[in-house]
Amino acid sequence: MDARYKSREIERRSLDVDGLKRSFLEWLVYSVGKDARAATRRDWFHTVALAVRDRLVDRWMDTTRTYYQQDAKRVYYLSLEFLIGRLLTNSLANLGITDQCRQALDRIGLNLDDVVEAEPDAALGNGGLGRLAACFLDSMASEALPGYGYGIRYEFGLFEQRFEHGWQVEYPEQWLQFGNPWEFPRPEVLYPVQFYGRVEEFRDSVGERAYRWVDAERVLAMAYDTPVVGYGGDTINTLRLWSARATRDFNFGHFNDGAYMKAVEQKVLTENLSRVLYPNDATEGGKELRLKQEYFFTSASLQDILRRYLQHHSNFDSLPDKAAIQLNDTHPAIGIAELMRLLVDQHGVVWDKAWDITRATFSYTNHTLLPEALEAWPVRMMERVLPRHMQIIYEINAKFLNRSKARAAGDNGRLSRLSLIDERGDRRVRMGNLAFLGSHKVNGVSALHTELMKQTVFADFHAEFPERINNKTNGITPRRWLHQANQPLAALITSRIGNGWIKDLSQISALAEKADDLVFREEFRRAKRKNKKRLAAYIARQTGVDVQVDSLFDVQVKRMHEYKRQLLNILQAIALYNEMRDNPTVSWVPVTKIFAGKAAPSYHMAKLIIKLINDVAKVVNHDPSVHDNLKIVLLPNYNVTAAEIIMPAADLSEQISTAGMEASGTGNMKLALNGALTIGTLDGANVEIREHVGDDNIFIFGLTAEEVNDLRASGGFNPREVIASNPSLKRALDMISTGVFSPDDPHRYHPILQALTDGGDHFLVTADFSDYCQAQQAAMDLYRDQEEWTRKAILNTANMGWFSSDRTIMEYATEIWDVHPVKPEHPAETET
Ligand code: GPK
Repeated sequence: MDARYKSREIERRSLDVDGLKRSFLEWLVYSVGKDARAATRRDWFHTVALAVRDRLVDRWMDTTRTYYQQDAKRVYYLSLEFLIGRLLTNSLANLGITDQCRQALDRIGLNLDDVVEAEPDAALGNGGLGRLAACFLDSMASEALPGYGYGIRYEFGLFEQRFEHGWQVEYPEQWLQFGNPWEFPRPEVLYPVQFYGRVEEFRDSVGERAYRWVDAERVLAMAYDTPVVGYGGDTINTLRLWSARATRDFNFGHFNDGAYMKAVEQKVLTENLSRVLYPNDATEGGKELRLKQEYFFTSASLQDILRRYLQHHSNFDSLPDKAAIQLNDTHPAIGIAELMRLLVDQHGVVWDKAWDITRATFSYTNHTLLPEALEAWPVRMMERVLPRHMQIIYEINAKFLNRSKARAAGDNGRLSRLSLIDERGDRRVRMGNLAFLGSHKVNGVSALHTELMKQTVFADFHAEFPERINNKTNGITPRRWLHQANQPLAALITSRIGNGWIKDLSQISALAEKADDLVFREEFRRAKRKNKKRLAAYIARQTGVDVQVDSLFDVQVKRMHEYKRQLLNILQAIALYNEMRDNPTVSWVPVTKIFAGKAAPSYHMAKLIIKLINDVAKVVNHDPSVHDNLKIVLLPNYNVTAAEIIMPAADLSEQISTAGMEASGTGNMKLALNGALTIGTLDGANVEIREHVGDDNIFIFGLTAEEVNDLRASGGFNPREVIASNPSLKRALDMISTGVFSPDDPHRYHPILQALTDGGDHFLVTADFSDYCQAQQAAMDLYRDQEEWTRKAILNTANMGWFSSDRTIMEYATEIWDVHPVKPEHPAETET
């Protein structure tokens, strides 16, 4: 072998500074094709990413080979969204080579932090649901679980948000524009996926009635694999994302006349399937392309799962012992009908057996109770797009309702609620019911949410299958959200309790005893201050607003949604602004209100709230009479990368949804882990956060879920009365309605005021306003006492260990999947 080539082989694995440096310089020249003088920051990012990638490929293959050789049971996490963010820092930290890489770059005269900044943020998701999937990938790999992610390789991720005159404007997010060094295209891993056509009935070889799907349109799903590095770098799992390709008919077709140009156009249309992520969060648009995306990636994933299974097995009896398939919400729920089709139509398994296998293989996670988010595809669309699946769904439904009929004993309401078909109005397929029926386990994402699932959307199913619903409270990965994002605090923690917490976050409880240690408090504050300085600089860069580093950083970052009540927060800000102006001689606690979040492009009310926050910010930030004691900023384009800067810098975490409406929340966990105190309602996982951090270390306010339910049911709630009896609320609303914040268009906010009054204030903003203001006052009062505040902040960090996604994922593994850790086997290093 060429000596030079051989030396490169060794270099590829080297983890020391010199080896890294040499492979950076090689990669820059031989793969990126630049010399050091001409290289841009982006060239260096690609160089470093490719060199780092080299260092994980061996162990990636070891991991995959070990799973294969042991025929280990795998878990397949099917998700339409993976909100990954950047991968360079994550790969370096999990491989444990951050310092070496920094030094290697130093020697070339480069700064790692600058190189990191050149990586685009992979935003293949909308919000919490997509980010949860990404945290789960990290936890599965870190816990050595044989776990695969399956999803779509969207060419355009979640839109880029900009503000133009304070309004949200959406721009395409072209994350793949300059190539993606982390992915491996697999042009040979290709599965056909069909749409449309019709179903033909025929007699099979033994004379049984059978069906085939004919005259369908075909698309190919092509795989792209991304390695998922577990902490310590031993287990490296796979995220497999599918991209749509026109069939080979196109490549080999011969066309006459105008047919050639038409065929090319058709190819483009076909490949639109994986072009763009739908930007709606917790709302369902009912668009045909979305249904096709769901079926596309689910079908390809199932074909791939069966292919892998059949490498070791000749029938499907033990599929449930070898594969667990988790449905992340109902988006992949069509997979239940698809697995039935594959087993029955393609592999000749008899129906009842196929159904047992299917149910034992699938499980389903519900992420919301909001009725507008529950997927229900029009039967007419489903019949057209997926005719065989529609038949299968009818068949599943008929058998199920027949069985339930006896037990329903004439209760027709019950039967029609259990049905997979909603017969009211245009007939629709209820995907939640299909997911429930086709799964052996169904889970909610916080204790409260799971209870509410039993009482509301799935009450009838719960009565029918009382063992099926279970809770898996969400978690977050401590690697990305503390170890990587908050290096000052991570270093401080490690200096006191060692670094075991990174892998086992429960160890962080050892910090609790340091809450009374004045020196530790001082250092804790210093870490927070460092993070706040970084955020202040980011705010200045993004918005031009200068904020005081020592002000109370009051943070609400999440999708813009009425139920999350950014409106409640901005109304309180207006009330505080008024108080400050009325009482200029009082020494106010300086407050910086920080918002960030995207609104779905078609969600007009959410976009109007964005404009309101920007309008209020403009007035407040320029009013000299508040002496800089109040600043309001709305940061544009909230994404994972922005979150990594914001979370570590927060003092106060706003978790103020109308009780009963936020399934769990995960931002609440990131903020508390990073030492923010929560101001929140008893909603979602806030309930459990309170139990862990303690009542004294959290600001709880507002109606409970039960009270919300009762108040709405009573019909007696009158927001106008509430407003009339609260002068500061009335004044804030009057200012909005008279155009104080929108002199150019005084009626701009009429729809908001309307919703809060005649609209009945569905989200109970007015009902919770006064209690919320009191909780805010308590937070400001406490903030004056920096020692006491720091003590509580430390207790938050120390008591958040349970909210690690490692804990969550191990609960799934043992209680739902029956999947166990597998240690990758590394063949002895071969001599080179
Ligand atoms: C729930 F239904 C949905 C959805 O479409 N998108 C989404 O992000 C969120 N969610 C919930 O709103 C959060 O409360 C929850 O923590 C998160 O899913 C993860 O479970």
